Amino acid sequence: MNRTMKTLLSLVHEHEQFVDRKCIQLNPATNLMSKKVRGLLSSTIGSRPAEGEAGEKYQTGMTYIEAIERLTHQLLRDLFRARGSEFRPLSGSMANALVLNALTQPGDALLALPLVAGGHISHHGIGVAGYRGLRTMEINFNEQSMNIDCESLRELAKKYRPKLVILGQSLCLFPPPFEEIRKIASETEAVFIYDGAHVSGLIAGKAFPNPLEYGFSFLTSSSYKTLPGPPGGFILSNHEDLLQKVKRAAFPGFTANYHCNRVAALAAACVEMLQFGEAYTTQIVRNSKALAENLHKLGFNVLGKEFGFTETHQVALNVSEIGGGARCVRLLEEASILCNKNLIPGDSPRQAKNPMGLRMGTQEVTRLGMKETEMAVIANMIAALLLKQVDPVRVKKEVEALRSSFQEIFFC
Ligand code: DSN
Repeated sequence: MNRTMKTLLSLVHEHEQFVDRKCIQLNPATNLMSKKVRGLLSSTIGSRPAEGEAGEKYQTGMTYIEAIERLTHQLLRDLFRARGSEFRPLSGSMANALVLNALTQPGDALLALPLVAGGHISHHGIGVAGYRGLRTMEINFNEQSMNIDCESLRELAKKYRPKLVILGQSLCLFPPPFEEIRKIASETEAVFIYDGAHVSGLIAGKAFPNPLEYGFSFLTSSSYKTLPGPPGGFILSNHEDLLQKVKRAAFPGFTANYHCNRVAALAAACVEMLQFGEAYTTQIVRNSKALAENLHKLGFNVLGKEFGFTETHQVALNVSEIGGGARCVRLLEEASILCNKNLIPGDSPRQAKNPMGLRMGTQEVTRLGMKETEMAVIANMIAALLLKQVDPVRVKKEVEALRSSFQEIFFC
């Protein structure tokens, strides 16, 4: 075999052996795919262009691909209790790009949450919104409750009459006050979008409220975080007319071939979530609470204390007094514990490379069958590294010992 090819195959293999088998993965923005989902992802159907809606394809030989598309739409609608779906965006940001481009003109105003409150870059000037020429106005975020300030949302919506309001966060500990937001949405002309990239699996498993039931016209998402599917994006809506505009942005707008292998794999993940989603997501939230409580008891500054720390897959720490996010993630990585440095309220967006926050998620360890007992063990390992200066080499051995008993993927 060609040497470069050997190197390439070995790098991929080594990554899989290390990250998927030996590390404790606590990055809340990722997950493990089941064997079936992974198998479908490697199907040859992905390199067969299939442009246009099922029944109106531009290519021939589409009989089976059209049936896969129809089935995937049905599964997405069933899983998210929605009337319409779109699966062609190749990522969560692309899902937002389709909606933003379909429903706005350059110069329009958009309301979103600040980056330091977990607002996604695609909602802001540096991302998709900026490339569309939108003016993003930031809604206040309440640091104490770690939740949206509804009065600020109401005021800004009246003052700027934005075309869109986009909520949903990459740092998301609690559901927003959906009942109050529904009232605000009914008082304004703006289209409300919920970016559920992080929590879409929780929504599917009914562990987090479904924004489509609270006045939101769109739920956009990526498909590989709490929803343990393949890399990609999707959109759900109950508004047929608005969704048709978004579908035109998908094709012929932004995608020609949308990679049907990815869509078939997404369909398989939906089947698994319809069957196991409730049990899976209930345990995710239990594990997050257990991890947060243990970290708190060990002396960490865990955000959201007054509200029970978390209602999602995420746990967030303020580590500004123990060296900051960048130092902490490096130390944890030395012991094969992977999590994110993250902006938190109180940070400046300019501190993104060394923010005060540390963000963790339990969706992957839960999928491996870990429960509250293991969360206590992991919290102790984190404290050993970050609070007690135990040698990372020693903790790494403990991490590998724990991980060796958790190699199977559950809930599929
Ligand atoms: N939203 C990012 C994250 O949460 O890491 C990925 O786009």
